[in-house]
Amino acid sequence: FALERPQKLEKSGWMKLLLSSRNLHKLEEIRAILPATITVDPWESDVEIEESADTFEGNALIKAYAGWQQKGIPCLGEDSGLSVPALGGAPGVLSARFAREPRSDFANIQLLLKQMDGLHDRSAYFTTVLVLVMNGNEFCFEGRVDGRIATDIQGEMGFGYDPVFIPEGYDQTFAELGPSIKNHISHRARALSKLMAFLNAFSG
Ligand code: ITT
Repeated sequence: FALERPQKLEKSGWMKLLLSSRNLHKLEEIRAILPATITVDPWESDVEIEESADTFEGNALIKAYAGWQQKGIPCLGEDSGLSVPALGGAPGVLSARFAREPRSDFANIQLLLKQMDGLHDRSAYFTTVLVLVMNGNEFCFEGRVDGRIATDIQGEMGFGYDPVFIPEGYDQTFAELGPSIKNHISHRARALSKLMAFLNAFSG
């Protein structure tokens, strides 16, 4: 592969990145959070990418390299999940398939609420690890948001565990608070702000 820089568009400061993900909610949030100067195109592999690592970082790396190798332009991989200390960190890297197949956000939430039934410590946090691969080099950005797990499902916005996650400083779930608040304080927003600082330094 030719060595590439982040792909600059005509106007200085504009760039184009690929997001190696099948999750359209992630794409939507990432696009909403990043400035309009950074365009993000989705890349879905024809074959399912095996997320074989046991860390967010390891899986984000696998996704980012897969896209970069296939398309040859700077590519983001994102791996994220919910960790509950009272459950020993579960669901963690297995968040997407906590309740196994078929993959279902609702089944995952039901299982989580069942496992947390009667637990006093309801603290939890979301983690996002974003890996950017360009020029064959990888750059890693992490974000975390702390909160607690509600006792029942509340709200309809967002995706995944949003209907049961109440971020610190709020009394409502991400699914009730909606994108204007979530995209400001979320794990994803925090990782993306580190990415933007890096890209600004890189292109400036
Ligand atoms: P890709 O691997 O294709 O990117 P995915 O949905 O499989 O998509 P992950 O393996 O990173 O992505 O799993 C992330 C899971 O963690 C996701 O399916 C949700 O269950 C949960 N999750 C991550 N971020 C979340 C958020 O902002 N709100 C609610 N749940 C979230």
